[in-house]
Amino acid sequence: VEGGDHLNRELLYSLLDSYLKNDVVSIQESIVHHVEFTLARSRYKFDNREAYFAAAHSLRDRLIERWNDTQAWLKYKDPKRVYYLSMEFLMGRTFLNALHNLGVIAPYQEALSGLGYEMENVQQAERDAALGNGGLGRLASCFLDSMATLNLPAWGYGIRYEYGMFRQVVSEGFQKEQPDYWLTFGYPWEIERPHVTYPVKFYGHVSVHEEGSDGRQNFVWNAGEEVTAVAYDNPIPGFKTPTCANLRLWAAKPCQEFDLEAFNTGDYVSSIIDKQKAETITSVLYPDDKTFEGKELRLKQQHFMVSATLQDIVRRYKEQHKDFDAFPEKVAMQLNDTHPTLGIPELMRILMDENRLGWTQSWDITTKVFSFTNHTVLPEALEQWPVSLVEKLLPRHMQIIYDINWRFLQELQQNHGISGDKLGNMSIIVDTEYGKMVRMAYLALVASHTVNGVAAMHSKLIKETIFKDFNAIWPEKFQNKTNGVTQRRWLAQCNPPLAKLITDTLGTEAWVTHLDLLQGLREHAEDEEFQQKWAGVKKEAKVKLANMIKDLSGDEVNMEAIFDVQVKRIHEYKRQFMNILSVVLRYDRIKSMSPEERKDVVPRVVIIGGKAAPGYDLAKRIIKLISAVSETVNKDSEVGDLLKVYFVPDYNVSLAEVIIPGSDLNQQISTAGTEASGTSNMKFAMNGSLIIGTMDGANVEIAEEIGEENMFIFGVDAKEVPELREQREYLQVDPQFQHAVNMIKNGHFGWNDYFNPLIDSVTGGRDWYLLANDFNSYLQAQERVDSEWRDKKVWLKKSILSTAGSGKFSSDRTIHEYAEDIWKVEPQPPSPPEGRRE
Ligand code: GPK
Repeated sequence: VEGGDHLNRELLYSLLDSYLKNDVVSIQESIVHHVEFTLARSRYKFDNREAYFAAAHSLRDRLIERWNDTQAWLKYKDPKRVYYLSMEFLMGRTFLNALHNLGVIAPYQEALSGLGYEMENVQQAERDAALGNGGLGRLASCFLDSMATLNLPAWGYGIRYEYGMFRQVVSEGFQKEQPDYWLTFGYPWEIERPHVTYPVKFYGHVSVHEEGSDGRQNFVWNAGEEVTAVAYDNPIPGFKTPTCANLRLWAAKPCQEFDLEAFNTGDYVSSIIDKQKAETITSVLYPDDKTFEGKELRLKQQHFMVSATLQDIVRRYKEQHKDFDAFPEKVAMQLNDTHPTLGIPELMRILMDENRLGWTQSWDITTKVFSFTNHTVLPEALEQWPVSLVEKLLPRHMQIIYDINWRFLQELQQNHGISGDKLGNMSIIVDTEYGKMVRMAYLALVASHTVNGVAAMHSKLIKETIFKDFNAIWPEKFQNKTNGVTQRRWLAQCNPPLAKLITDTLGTEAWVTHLDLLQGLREHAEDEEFQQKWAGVKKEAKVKLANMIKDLSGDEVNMEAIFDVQVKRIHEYKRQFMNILSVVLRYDRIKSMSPEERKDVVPRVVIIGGKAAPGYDLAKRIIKLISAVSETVNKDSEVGDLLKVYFVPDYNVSLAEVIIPGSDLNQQISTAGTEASGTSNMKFAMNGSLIIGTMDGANVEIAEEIGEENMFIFGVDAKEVPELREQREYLQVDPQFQHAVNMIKNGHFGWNDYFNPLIDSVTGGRDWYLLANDFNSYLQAQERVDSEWRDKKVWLKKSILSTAGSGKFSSDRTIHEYAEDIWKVEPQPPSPPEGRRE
């Protein structure tokens, strides 16, 4: 029954036109209200976790107001919208972020403390939403924050995995994976939408029907399995804007129509058990970073996500438009890597089979709405699905992919004069020793109007290497969009003392939305009084990190030491092994010194953290090596305070928020040409941590902004790498490299046999990532670190200049560029109340 006819609109407007109040008493009332009525606990006695959930619910109410207004406003305005499709969103915690973006930290803090709770403790009760692996997933989350802050009409779409990124436990130095069942106590930030559901089909076969007088063929997909996608909305508040964007995550549920046959034959129980299989589609995030896992369930997840998403987008469009003519003027879709590429054949299928558009019009629409981002040139990451699997799981999509490829190859021959091997090299379908495969990156390239890399150097590299042939025919498709990070989370929220110093110095808080303003710090870089304040806030952050290490190890670390950090996924190309080899040498050198000589050693606390993909054997051995070195070094009384090594288990967003502000030095030491961009480099720089690194990814642009002389750059250039690789068998091995390797080999840290495969990977003419070749240059850079640390003024100046030069690396700048150059969408700041009354 529609209630609309009897609505008292005037009454509703007067009740709803004002937002919930944010004075301390109103907030306290709402917290206590949620303790009693949402949690159903005693309002006189609740613990930190209950206080967190109640405060979260009270904040959620405030988010929902803005969410509703924003969405009503967008419906009323009907502007072009952008949809960010990603299999990963690494959100971390939400509480502090939402408080900050809504501008209500102070009243909530006061409200909680008035009730007897410390904000800090309440915050700690929140678990991370870890629905992503690393850089790619975290980038998606930074982008959402910027899209909302810039008032863009944007939604994110992804999967609500029940098990997020595994929890890493390190036991006796070995990584153990534990499930991250993060929804145990409920997730207060999501809004379940039981009525927003779509059927998603799998398997079965396709039949063809001749239809109408023109004899048009109509394809019908008779699916063998069907599940239901249910929407969960996650409000994404912009910073001090009325916009609240949406992240819609899909969960799989059994579909409504049970298999009646099974019921009637009496097999009631097993038919219900069968239906439970539906839920497994969204049960777990694949924890592989940059290695393609050709698992059927993963392909199911990808189709599930894009199918639900496209049905949702098409439904929303059709509510306001009678035909598809305006679709490309109303919709832009960004594919976060190739993971959502099945969205391309799915949109074609929806347009042709379900809406009866012809191929030409459907293709015209499809190629105007999609664009795609590449995040790596590492070949092992490139998705190639067996044709046999795609055919079985998605028979109609496979037909469409064949058709796309056939037309593409025709075009190559007719318009570009391409034939023979070259034609085969560009084909979406390729014959390999494992059978025919679909190259997802090529499908994405053919159907997208734009493809972008994630840093200047990487965008150049994709044109010269993996996508060379495509660049030759479509140079105008290629763009660069250098990554960025949100300074709200990665400076303002995680480092309040530094944020305050910056605001006081610049005389404005405007850097929180206009990060370029940080360059105003440059003129203070050599001001001694300012340097002292800078040292003070760094010290505060270091104390927090030191406390974390104390909790972890029981050790009280030397606060005068350089806090030297490398935190990121463990991967050969990131060269954590090279880092630990230099630590081994440093240890050996200290051991060989006289007590007198040791007085001149610059003390270091080396901190390494990161997860290894569960099936990545060498990466797991690297973790064990770090742990073994740590154990030997840390208990060596001769070395004492001069060198400590810690492996921080379970590195995640929340730990990053403590580790990054507390670091003095950060390591960005990938082999040149392998790290597409890097984003932690930007977070560290913002927080005044100096980079030791190679000319790789965004390091190159960071050097342009903050000055190479303010970083510790070493190693070969990307353009030298291919040639060096060719010759690596014949290169002279650096003696210090050999010495460090020998110490490990000879059992100095125990477990020597276990480390053999690791050693083999960098010796005997292997060493794909050129550790031996860069080692000497790396050691020299480390020497420069030590000598510059000795001069406090020099170091502080560089630290200030790092922050001052990081203005370019705001995701606000990145998203502004995507909006202008790729999506062609415009800001739509909600303007209540007219809009929301519609
Ligand atoms: C790239 F290809 C991938 C991947 O599967 N996962 C991932 O995190 C990273 N990335 C790159 O390695 C980083 O250099 C880059 O900054 C980040 O994506 C975001 O673009």
